[in-house]
Amino acid sequence: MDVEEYTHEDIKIVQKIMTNALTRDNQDELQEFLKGELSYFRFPQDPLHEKTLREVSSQSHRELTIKNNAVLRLLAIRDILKGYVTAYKTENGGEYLREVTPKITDQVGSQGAKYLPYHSDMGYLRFSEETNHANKCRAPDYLSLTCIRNSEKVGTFVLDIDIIKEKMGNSFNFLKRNWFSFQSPDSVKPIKKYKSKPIVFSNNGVDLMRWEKCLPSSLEGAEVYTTLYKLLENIDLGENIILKPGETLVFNNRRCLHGRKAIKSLKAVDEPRLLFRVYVNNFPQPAGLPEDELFYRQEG
Ligand SMILES: O=C(O)CCC(=O)C(=O)O
Ligand SMILES: [Fe+2]
Repeated sequence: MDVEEYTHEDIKIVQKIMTNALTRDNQDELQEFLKGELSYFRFPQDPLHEKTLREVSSQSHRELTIKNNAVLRLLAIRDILKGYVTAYKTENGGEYLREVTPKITDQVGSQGAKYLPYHSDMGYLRFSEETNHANKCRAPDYLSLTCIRNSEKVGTFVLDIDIIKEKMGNSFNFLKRNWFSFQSPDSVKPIKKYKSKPIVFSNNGVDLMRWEKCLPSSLEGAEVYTTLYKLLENIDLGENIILKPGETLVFNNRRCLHGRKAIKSLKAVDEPRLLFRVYVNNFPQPAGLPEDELFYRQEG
């Protein structure tokens, strides 16, 4: 499914319905979020319930189903963020729309049911501000998660960078040193040794953070790494956001980490939790490139 399949008019209709559903407080909060002052925004439950979908379909060029309504909602949020949807060649088969649903697997990840510790998505990639090269892929700036089903009431935990800062005290600044090495996922194989990077990158006084499959690359980094690692073992440090069907959680992938507790009830439900996920970046990405042609070769 391509983003281009959805017409501008269809997206506008859904965007209008979404913004009309926001209270004054919601609107203020959204503005703070857009300015980067809050790590997440939770869009209220979609007013387009199943029965009204048909009604709105008549104004639109296509029939609205639960699925394409959810996609339109995600594209409307992209427009609210004034951003661009990002697909990564080595992630989700290059498709921009990811169905996040737990499966019984030994692998730890958003598609499993095991405990998913705090992380940022694609944390091994550069922040946009870290490179001047327009042809380099960057980590997602935002994640949008629209809930389709969540009968198990599984939460997404969001941990704001300010809490990490407060808990780490003076040692937080050591996260800004080039003392850490990030590892790519199994789907990409490095062909060059990756340079050491900071976990926290300061950009014009704004601290951006990433954390995913990371190890200290020097003895100096070991202590602060261990402090952070131990801190992040406590998932309850963040906020637990239990999405209801029709709600969308948008979070800033650079000012918070996210995770999830293990999903224990997986075998007991016929239709497990389902979220639709889209990555949004402030600037368009080089289409179809692997994360970094210079450093990575795709497996297989
Ligand atoms: O399942 C969740 O709540 C979080 C999933 C996740 O980490 C992701 O989609 O990147
Ligand atoms: Fe994630």
